[in-house]
Amino acid sequence: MQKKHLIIRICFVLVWTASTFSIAIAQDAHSQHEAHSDEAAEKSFKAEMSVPDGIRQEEPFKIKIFIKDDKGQNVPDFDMFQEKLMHLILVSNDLGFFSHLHPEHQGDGYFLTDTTLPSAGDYTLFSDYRPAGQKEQLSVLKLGIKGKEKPSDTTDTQKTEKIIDDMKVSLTFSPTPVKANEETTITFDLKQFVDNSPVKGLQPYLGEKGHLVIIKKSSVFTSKNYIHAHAMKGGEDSKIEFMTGFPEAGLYKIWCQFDYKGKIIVADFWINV
Ligand SMILES: [Cu+2]
Repeated sequence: MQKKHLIIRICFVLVWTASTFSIAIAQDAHSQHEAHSDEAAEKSFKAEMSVPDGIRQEEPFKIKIFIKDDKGQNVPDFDMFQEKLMHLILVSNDLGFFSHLHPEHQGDGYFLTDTTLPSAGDYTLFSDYRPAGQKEQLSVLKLGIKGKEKPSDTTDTQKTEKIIDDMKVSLTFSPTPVKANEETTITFDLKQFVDNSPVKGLQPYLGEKGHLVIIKKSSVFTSKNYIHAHAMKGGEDSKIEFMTGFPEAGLYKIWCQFDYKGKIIVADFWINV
């Protein structure tokens, strides 16, 4: 019964999707938390996006996102989480480019943000929001820029260390090797490049020690390819730890963001699960 319900819901989303914008479509929207007992109480939501025609690389443009319920009504109110009403992760489809935006709610389910994209190609947006009193929702949106594309980002899964500013960022996983459907601790260890001493000056970012986004490399992205994790509290000041899991084997990219002396740092790595 529950399965049938889900299939009907998926069909509805697909049919709806086909009839929406031509420039940018809402591909799927569902709750991040699949396990629930009260199916009847859960509402579904969708995001519609509008961007100007003929976006050019390195030229700013506006992204408009409209959140609607399953009856097509605008959603008026949202709950804040991690200090914002919407978190929008924008990546190039080769996962080389990453941007974490916070569109402002203009009222009546309409969100607005400005952005600039570095090169031609296809991009995917993961829009994360919480309609008031509801669970966290994730909608996947797409947009493309015509023109000469950059070569794809290299996918070096051996690299576990990076120099960023005056820091050496080292990545470790536990347990190793990382396997699908196993609880995994991901640690970012931050040392001063000059003398290998633990860094000082880490400040909370969006209310936490760090923010982690994980996306599975795919030819077409869905909400199932997206994971975000919250930093664990406590521990050493110069280490940012996350506890998460990977739903299936494959190639993933991870981006850890944190505030170092007032600057938002992004440390990105590839990982093979
Ligand atoms: Cu955010």
